[in-house]
Amino acid sequence: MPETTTPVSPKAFASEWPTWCPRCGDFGVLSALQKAAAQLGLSPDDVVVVSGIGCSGKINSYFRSYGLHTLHGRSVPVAQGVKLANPQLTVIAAGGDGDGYGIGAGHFMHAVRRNVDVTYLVMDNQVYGLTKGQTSPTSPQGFHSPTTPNGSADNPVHPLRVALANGCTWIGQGFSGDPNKLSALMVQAIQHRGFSLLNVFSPCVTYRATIEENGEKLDVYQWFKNHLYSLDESYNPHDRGTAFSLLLEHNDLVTGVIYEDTTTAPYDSFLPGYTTTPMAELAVPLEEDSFAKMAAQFQ
Ligand SMILES: Cc1ncc(C[n+]2csc(CCOP(=O)(O)OP(=O)(O)O)c2C)c(N)n1
Ligand code: SF4
Repeated sequence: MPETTTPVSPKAFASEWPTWCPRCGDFGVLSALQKAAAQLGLSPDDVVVVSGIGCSGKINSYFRSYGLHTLHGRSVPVAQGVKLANPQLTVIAAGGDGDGYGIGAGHFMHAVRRNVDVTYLVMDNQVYGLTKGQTSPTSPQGFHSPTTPNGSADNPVHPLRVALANGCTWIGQGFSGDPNKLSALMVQAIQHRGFSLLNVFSPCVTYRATIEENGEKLDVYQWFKNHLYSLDESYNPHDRGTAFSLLLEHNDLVTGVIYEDTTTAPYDSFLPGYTTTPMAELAVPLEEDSFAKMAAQFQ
């Protein structure tokens, strides 16, 4: 983390104005991230946001820093590569629930066990927003959409439980309707040395505007406000069993730091000869005849 004496404003991380629908939860995620980066004393050229495809994937265009808009479901492996090539950067992978827990589910699981020092922000709106409202991996059973007109028969994926089972060293959950708490969670997720998963309930007000309960349609923000259980300081996030029970007890509708393992070393500490010098600055000795042999293959 760089040292700085000049206070940084969240505005330093503002770029073009987002084209998200008014009231989209992703606005809350963006402003919380800008605030968190400022609070950490980062500057835009310390940060790389690597995003996937989706409405949420646009975040790297709206957050002023280095950025890579990758393929659908591929933000996490690219982010790991960026971090290993230049460990001096703060690397954030970002995307939606379809991106991370559907097409990118394989990468997600392996990134969790690999524990590269990357923060993964998932804007979980329980629907495919960009492609117009199809059922996603976290849509609840019974969800009606163009792909499940009779209601989804599938049980949703439980990403936090998957992460916990596979050895994720930091797991948190936030809500874009509570941006102050969300920003504080982002600060902790970024400070963690290792892979951190921050799942954010970030409502899609166009394709999942209301949630039905007891025959009544509730505004999606109101529904989350009514159901989310907010952890306080009495909760100890260092016990995996307790974290699992907590998720089961509240059907995953919990916000706060759910699990934190500060003893497991990150991936880079297991790499022989690994150095924190960016790869681009390392001298790569290459004998002249080795180079000639290599070049000959391309002639
Ligand atoms: C390989 C591939 N398959 C499918 C798509 C089409 N596609 C683009 S975004 C998307 C889903 C977006 O949903 P989500 O990841 O939840 O993000 P949101 O738009 O809700 O933020 C899909 C299926 C694609 N771009 N690439
Ligand atoms: S479609 Fe949904 S997720 Fe996409 S910008 Fe609009 S509200 Fe947000």
